[in-house]
Amino acid sequence: MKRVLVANRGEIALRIVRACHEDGIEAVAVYSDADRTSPHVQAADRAVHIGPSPAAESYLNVARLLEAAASSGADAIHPGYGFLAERASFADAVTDAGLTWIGPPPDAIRAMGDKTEARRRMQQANVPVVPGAVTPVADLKSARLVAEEIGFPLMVKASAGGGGRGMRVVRAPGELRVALETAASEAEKAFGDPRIYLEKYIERPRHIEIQVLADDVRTVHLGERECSIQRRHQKLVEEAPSVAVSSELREWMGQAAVAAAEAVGYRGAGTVEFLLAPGGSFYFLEMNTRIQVEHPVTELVTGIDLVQWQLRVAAGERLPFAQDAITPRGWAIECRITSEDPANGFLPSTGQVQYLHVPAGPGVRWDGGIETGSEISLHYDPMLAKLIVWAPDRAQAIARMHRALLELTIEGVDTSRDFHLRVMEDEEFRAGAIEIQWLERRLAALTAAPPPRESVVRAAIAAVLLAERERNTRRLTPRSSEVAIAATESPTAWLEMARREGLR
Ligand code: MV4
Repeated sequence: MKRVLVANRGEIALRIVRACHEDGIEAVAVYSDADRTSPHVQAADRAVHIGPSPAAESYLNVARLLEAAASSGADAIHPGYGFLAERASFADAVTDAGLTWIGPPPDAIRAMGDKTEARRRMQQANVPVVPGAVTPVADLKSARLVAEEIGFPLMVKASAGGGGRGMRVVRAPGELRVALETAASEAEKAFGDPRIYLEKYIERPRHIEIQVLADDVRTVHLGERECSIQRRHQKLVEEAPSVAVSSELREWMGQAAVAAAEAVGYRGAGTVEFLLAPGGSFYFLEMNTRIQVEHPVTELVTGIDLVQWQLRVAAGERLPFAQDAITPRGWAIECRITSEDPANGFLPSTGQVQYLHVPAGPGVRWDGGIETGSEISLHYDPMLAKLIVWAPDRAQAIARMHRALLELTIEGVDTSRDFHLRVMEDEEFRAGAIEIQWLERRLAALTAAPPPRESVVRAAIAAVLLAERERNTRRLTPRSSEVAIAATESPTAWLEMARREGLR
């Protein structure tokens, strides 16, 4: 493998280009009209234009991507996440073109893509699945019988589903018919497949996922990630390890994840998702057959570079570490920095990044895809970057993330930065008392106007921003706000300046 085409954009494309370079591999970037000058294009050894800004005409255009690989002399394709990463037909097309596919075998993607098929294979492999059916609903009458057997509440899910679409909770027999109808029509619209099945509804679970890595002969797991902090199936904060997972439970879940991967002949990096019930029972949900957004927290606690091993396994190398050599150490947290306004229902924000100051220091990692001058449009996902920290324990990791978020300055678009500060300050988060509904429940408190004292500090920061604007040496630090407070006489002047800065 000498030259890898990176069929993606943004932070993950840049992440993959860097991994290629560290292994002495050339990287070919692809770009749409909107991404001509993006950081991932600048970092690559060559770049190929693949079409207009809409993803359907560029990053999802299989023919153009294969042409780009041929014209640039690439011998392999890395799909990143999203776009074509989990399209088995794309993986087939890549190998049919004589290129190396940096991802799992297409049949493993297919097996995990069909949820009832995956449930059957998991049951056979003794991986705990949520109690319920392993075949789609035939008709209303048989659905009623299955429902009585499972009991209520239960869930109606799309066989072709994933990511939360085509799902309904059913709390009583009388709700079953309508739930089946609406879920089936939603599944037909979303996946072109109306098949649905029933399983028991697990109340107030955590979302815990296990990272696996497999070569041609063995599969290992790299421990868990806690992914419960999400809104509408978009994760916002992830951490590794989880406060809810003891070393004993990690071993059980890890073995289940390895069994899940082996049951479908997995190779490369993958993630097995579980629901962890309050009582400690865990259930297989689905497997993500790609590198995930939140992979860095696992890298920071294990010291294993997942993208590097994706490349090496695809090139035929064997993993040099056995299961007993992998021990998570310390604590890592990731905040997804998005161009959205959390105080306004996470409304996407567009515009040009006028100023960017990236945090640094020990244990701080920035996986970004933007720079000063980047245009943020509505063509792609609103995630601009990921801020990831490592520290010896959870309390120190939270303190470090809070410090790093204070250092982060992005001007020109609204971002989730302030929201993440409020999460790091939140008592329930700090106690680790989170589950999949936590964020939705806590949203009002997390996005409320900050208390008056903080308004004053923010106003002082605004004063510093104004004073330093000409010199363009702005730093959002507590120290500079103190200086500003001391230097400013009238609180009303601070508030006026804060108003002008658009701060509360
Ligand atoms: C569930 C569940 C509770 N009980 N299944 C959501 C996406 C898809 N991967 C499966 N999902 C769920 N399945 C049973 N039997 C709750 C969810 C769920 C969820 C799971 C993981 C992360 C966030 C979630 C948010 C809402 C619902």
